[in-house]
Amino acid sequence: MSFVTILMGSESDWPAMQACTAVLGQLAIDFEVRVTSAHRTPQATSEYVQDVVGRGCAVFICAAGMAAHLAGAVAARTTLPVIGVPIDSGPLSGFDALLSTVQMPGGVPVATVAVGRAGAKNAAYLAAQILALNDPSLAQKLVDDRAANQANVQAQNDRIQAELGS
Ligand code: RP5
Repeated sequence: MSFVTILMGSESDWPAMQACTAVLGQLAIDFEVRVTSAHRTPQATSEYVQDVVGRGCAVFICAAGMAAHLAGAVAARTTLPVIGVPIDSGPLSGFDALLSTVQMPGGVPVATVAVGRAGAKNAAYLAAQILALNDPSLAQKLVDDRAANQANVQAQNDRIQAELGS
């Protein structure tokens, strides 16, 4: 059974990354979460990546802030898809993490999403879209989710129009 691995550089990234696990949970996608750091625990990070690939991980989601090298360090050790979530920790509010995550050298891609909670959420959707390539029932869940989004926006518009009497 394939699953998604979520890595975070610090426990301080967890509040943002709960937006990611919430979506994976809604879509009934299996995942495991670990705190491991490219800078503070480089050896353990490397060993963990090797271990989890052997256990059936299909996609990595890596979240880090500041000089965010976790996603790149993981991508250097696997050819599985790696999604990077820049976290808005530190005095530069995530701009540092965005550049550190997205600016990978050619040949070692990290699919980088938006900074913070929106990115965390989209990382889950992107991982789901990758898994859905070989899972028709998950693909249908994603179609249904988009339809629910559409209905929600329509309902928002209806409320505003009603409030304005238009
Ligand atoms: C990064 O440094 C972590 O991913 C976190 O976003 C940031 C700050 O870490 P802490 O000092 O809060 O542990 O490695």
